[in-house]
Amino acid sequence: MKVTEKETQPYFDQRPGTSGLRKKVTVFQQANYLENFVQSIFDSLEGLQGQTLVVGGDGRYFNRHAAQVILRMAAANGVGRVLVGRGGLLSTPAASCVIRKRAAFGGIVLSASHNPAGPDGDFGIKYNIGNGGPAPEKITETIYQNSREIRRYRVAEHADLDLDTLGEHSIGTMVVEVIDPVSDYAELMQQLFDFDRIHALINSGLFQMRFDAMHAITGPYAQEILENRLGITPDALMNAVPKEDFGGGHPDPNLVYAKELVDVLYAADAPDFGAASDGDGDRNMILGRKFFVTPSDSLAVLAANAHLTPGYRLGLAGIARSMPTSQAADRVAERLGIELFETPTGWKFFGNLLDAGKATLCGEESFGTGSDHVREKDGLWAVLFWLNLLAVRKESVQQIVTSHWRSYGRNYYSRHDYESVDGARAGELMQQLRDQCGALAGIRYGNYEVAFSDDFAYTDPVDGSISERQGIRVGFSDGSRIVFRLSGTGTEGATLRVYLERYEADPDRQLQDPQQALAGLIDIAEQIARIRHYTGREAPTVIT
Ligand code: VG1
Ligand code: CO
Repeated sequence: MKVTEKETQPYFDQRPGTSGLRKKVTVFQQANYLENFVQSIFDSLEGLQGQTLVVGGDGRYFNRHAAQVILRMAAANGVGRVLVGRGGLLSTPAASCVIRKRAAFGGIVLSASHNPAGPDGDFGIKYNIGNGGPAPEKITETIYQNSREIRRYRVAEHADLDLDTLGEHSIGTMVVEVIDPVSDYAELMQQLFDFDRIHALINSGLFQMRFDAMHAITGPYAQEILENRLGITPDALMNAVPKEDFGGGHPDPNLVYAKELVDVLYAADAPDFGAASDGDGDRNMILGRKFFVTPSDSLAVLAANAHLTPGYRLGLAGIARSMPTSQAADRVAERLGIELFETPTGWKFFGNLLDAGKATLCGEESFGTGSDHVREKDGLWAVLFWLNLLAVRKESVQQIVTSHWRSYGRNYYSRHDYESVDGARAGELMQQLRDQCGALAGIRYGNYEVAFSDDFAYTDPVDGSISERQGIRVGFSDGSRIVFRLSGTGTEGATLRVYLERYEADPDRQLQDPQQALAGLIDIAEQIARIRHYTGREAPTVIT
């Protein structure tokens, strides 16, 4: 094998965000941009020699090229074996599953998740460690520091490999194994959930469903699991053929971007259940007939009912949620007598809790739910979990959620996103919040009184590492909350996220429109943060 050391110059914008490095494809296409980052990953990994890595991505434009480059660079950096999904594909949770099952050293996941794809869209790259989860901040910071100093990278001279056929290749002494991207994952799902019961429900003639893969990675997974193993008909799968540009869409499973599915579930003859996943397969949206389940409620309902599924019948060790996620899960944890952990946004913060056996279920308000079965959030897993509950409880989605509210109270919840606003102005908005937040306690706004306000900081209970400046929290004396933070995954300007939450214990008042139920808090958010002034926007881009 001929290895070349190529000279290069650093780029100074390669700091990983909430979930890896995400940039426009055109940025990744700059000379050596991808190579610099990949070499910076390898340089941060001690003991990589001779080890096994997993490589795969969501299939977006640039995925194929990046996979080939990574293979040549892995060989030159002494990696022993690479497992790569056929076609360079692996959903994010499947990559996590394969890393764990095959006891790999780590993996490189190629994805910008739900961000639009194609030559003018986004690309992303993320390193996962041996537990299958996103690298913790200590490693992502080292990668970033390496990228600022890089002068050369190593690459093997080798032609592109055929990644479209299962089998083995080699580049010098490194073996490349092209694996089926679906099978290990499908097998794991079958261990966790009662496929016989779900199969019976689906084939009962009394149940209709739709799954929307949004032209992204979950298509082949849904085909194998939902269609081949559980018997849904092909017409119940929407947009199941992955495309490099995701069909020109925005594979973000929410009420705005998954409109096609939402329209079906709100039509006169709507099916009983609808679900969608995102570009890389780690998010989920759950719908009942004319009913939307907020992700925060979904986490709480799954936790309260977990004992009804084979994988979680022994109960939960604990529940973890990201800080902006509603406190609905806290109430379930309290009733179950288990611990509840509040972490910063991003799945990497759940890894230690899951490894230490402190938490079994985790969730984020951003359509992310998962458990200790892998170390990523997992879209299809959540869909199967819901199907398992529906099969056991024999109630509708709406009945399950509204009875949950009656029992625990309802946490009205909404997120308002202001996308692609001016970065400097968004920074000023956050700074003025930071400046005033220490002094907000005790101030009254109408019926609401501020109980506390801070810039969220997290100390990891397992390794003691500290993460600061994770979002401004304003908590009120009745338990309501407003949270402000800037997105760490966008690639254009800044995105301001405002998270609103209010608790309602009275069953007679639990069926309001969330925007109305939260109107008072929406006003207060504007008063405190002067959103219109700083963003120049009259209204949010996306309301969830
Ligand atoms: C967003 C979500 C966050 C999620 C992250 C990655 O981050 O808010 O909860 O973990 O995306 O999800 P941010 O920094 O833009 O708010 V995914 O599906 O992109 O891997
Ligand atoms: Co995703």
